[in-house]
Amino acid sequence: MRSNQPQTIYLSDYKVPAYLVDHVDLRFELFEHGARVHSILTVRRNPQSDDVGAPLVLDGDRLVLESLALNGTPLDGDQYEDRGDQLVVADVPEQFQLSVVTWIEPQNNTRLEGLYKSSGMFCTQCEAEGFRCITFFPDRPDVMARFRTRIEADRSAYPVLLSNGNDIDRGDLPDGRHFVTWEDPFPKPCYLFALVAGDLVEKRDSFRTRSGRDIDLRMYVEPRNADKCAHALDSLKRAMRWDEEVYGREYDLDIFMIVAVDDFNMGAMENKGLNIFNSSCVLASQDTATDAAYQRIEAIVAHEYFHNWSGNRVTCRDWFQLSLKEGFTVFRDSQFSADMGSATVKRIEDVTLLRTAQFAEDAGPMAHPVRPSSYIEISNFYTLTIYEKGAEVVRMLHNLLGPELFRKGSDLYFERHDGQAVTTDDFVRAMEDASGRDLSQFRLWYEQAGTPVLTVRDEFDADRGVYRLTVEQTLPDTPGQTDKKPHHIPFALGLLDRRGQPLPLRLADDDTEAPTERMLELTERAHTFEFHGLAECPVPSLLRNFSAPVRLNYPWTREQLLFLMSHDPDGFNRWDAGQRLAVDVIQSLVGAPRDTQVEPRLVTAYRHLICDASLDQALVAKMLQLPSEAYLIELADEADVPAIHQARERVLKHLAISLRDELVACYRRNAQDSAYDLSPLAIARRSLRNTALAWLLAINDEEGRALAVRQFRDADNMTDRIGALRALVNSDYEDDRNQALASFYQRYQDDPQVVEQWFSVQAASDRAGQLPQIRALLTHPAFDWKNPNKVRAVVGAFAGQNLAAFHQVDGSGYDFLAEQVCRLDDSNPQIAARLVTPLTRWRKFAPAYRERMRAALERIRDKPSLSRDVYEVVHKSLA
Ligand code: 0A1
Ligand code: ZN
Repeated sequence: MRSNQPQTIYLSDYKVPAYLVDHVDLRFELFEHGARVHSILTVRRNPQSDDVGAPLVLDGDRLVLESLALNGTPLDGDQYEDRGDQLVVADVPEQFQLSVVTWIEPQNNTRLEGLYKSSGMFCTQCEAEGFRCITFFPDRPDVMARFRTRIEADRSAYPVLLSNGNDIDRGDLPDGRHFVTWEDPFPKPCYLFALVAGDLVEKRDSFRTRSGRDIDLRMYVEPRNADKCAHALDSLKRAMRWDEEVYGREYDLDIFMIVAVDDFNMGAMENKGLNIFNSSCVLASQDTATDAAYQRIEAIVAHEYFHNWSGNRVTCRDWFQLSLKEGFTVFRDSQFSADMGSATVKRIEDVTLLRTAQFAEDAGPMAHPVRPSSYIEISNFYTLTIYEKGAEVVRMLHNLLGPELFRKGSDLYFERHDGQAVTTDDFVRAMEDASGRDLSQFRLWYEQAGTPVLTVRDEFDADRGVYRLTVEQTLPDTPGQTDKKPHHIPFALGLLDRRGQPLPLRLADDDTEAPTERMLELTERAHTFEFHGLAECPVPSLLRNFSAPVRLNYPWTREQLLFLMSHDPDGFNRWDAGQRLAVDVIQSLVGAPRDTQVEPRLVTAYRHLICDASLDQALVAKMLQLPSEAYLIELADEADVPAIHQARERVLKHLAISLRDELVACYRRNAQDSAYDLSPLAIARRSLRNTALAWLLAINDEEGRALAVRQFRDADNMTDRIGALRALVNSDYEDDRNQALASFYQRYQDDPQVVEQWFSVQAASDRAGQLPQIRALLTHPAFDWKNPNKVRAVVGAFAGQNLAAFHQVDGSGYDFLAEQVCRLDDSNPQIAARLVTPLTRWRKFAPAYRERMRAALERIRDKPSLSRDVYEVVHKSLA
């Protein structure tokens, strides 16, 4: 166990910086054996700081200090203190230039923070605190400086040298070296700094802004990926146009660059003018990327681009405010994706992620508010709560204010805070000032952790024609927070008559022009709403389009759910009714005797979905997906994973057997496509045929097997090829499975992004991904411990998706995960800490499992010299 406990950082300790940096002049000398970084900081005392006479304190991490000079005069050893993680200069004037030279070793940087090497190229990742691994600097987002960066490297190995802003100079140097100088006119925090040096091909495009400026768009990739750039560049242009049209935001530099790198801890990074992407989140071709990947790329390219305003022009004051940029930007990218494809499907996907994973986080030991008040390691706070719940909080503002006032609020926010580092409170204040609404109670969404529970009861007074709806909200305790106050919740609803017609929602007797949908506002612990003028008891459609991130309890009858599945005008709620019904049916079979009947009305409802081609096929494709095991576990009080797995399998097989002919017909109806395209309908058709295949193979259907083998062989796109592969891998046809896996690998072995998919199809399968097979994957020649994508594809997919295999009652799955976490902790603590997540939920599971999960956590805890990242997750989980 480590002796010196990592420090907790508190929001309440925030102080403005004592010194500001106006300008940073950087010179990088890049070599194979390391890099020398020359930095000249133009510094002045912060007039806003009352810390007069404070020493200059710069952050540093694993740096070798080669020299230090103040206003050109070298400093002696007694004039500064190099504390390892801080460089302190006690006596400094009001204004000065500090010249620092440091030596770093990017080639040995396996943490992938700061400057590192990925497939032979140099690249950086500075958010959140990576810049301190490059040079000494006040590494905090409220210090914003103008950067000029000169990069020097061998010309033949690194012909492309990139940094933020505009290239202002370039030339040759002795010994076959060259340099390029970049200047970024916009002041920025150092977490937005970026550098890339490599042998890359450039793909160019351009975009004319609404004010008529031509922006150079450039994408840099390794030569073998030259044909995988078009989708990202097209997505970028759509995002640029959309941000002008919907938010009135125009791009500000003359160049916008995207770079793809294979080794990257996260999805992508919004560095000013130089976005760096994980290859798996930006490269696509029809033959190598699935529909889901195409959509993910469009969303992430847009997300990083949108950050240029929500994150870069207006940034965070401190890391507690992370959701200021992330929540808002996720909301913006989800609006964008909704506009580019099917809005209902996008909402379903967002809510699925939220309810499955964010709700679990919010109910577990790592639960934290959207604006946390303390952390040990900020990298652990790039969470679903900051991103997804943060986006839901912004969406609720949109729901409460309506689109016009929301836009007024965002205009005011950008206008007021352009060039500043601000807080979530500044964001809410702009919304408040622009709309004239009091959002003081709404601010609780930023402060209180945990998912509110809404319990709805209703009654119908037939004599008066009044339908009475009572909504109660409760808030669960979370670590460090009890006795919470009620939230301000937008609650969208409609009422339907028995034929499925929307009813007018009259809140008073004389309400004649009543709408058929309302956004009610909940502010108290309990509210009762009365709807007048009703001839019959209506069926309520509650929380439409998931208008708030809450758990909704209402005693639905199966009859009502079936009714809503086919009649609710709100597409999201139609899907949700189907999910609730399927959940109810599966739950009723968990641990039930084998001869318990599967609800016949579920079969009828699914038959209708499969056969009625007049329905919205994009919605149908989603409705046919049974609730995931992860979601069923999240809903359980004490999860018995094997029992949940069996119950879900039983329902799936029962549906497949009952609807066997319909599935074959559905497959055939959706099998013929002309050219590959990414319209919602085309995506839905591929999804439908692949679902049909998966179900047919789940029941060992011979015709399904033949269809899968043929589709695997003849597919002209990755969605179909991997859809068939997945169906075969999850089937009992062992020979077909092995043949398909071998031939897939043979075909794609030189493409790392496809090999990642090949790994994860196996690791996530309870047939191909049992522990011995997972261990074998770890020794496969294509597996690489240094590549986070490979680790996620095998270890992450096994523990996160292959739940029946992971949750072995002997604890072997947990021990395996603990072993891999310890192994990664030294080389890449960020990834190691993320891998722990499945174990953090240990309290959720049946006792035999729970105890073994805890034991695995304790084993990690006891590893000598545990990183701060893993320390925080493990200690909070065990607390
Ligand atoms: N800001 C990026 C995500 C990101 C965060 C941290 C990273 O390294 C620790 C890298 C990327 C985004 O939201 O896209
Ligand atoms: Zn982001």
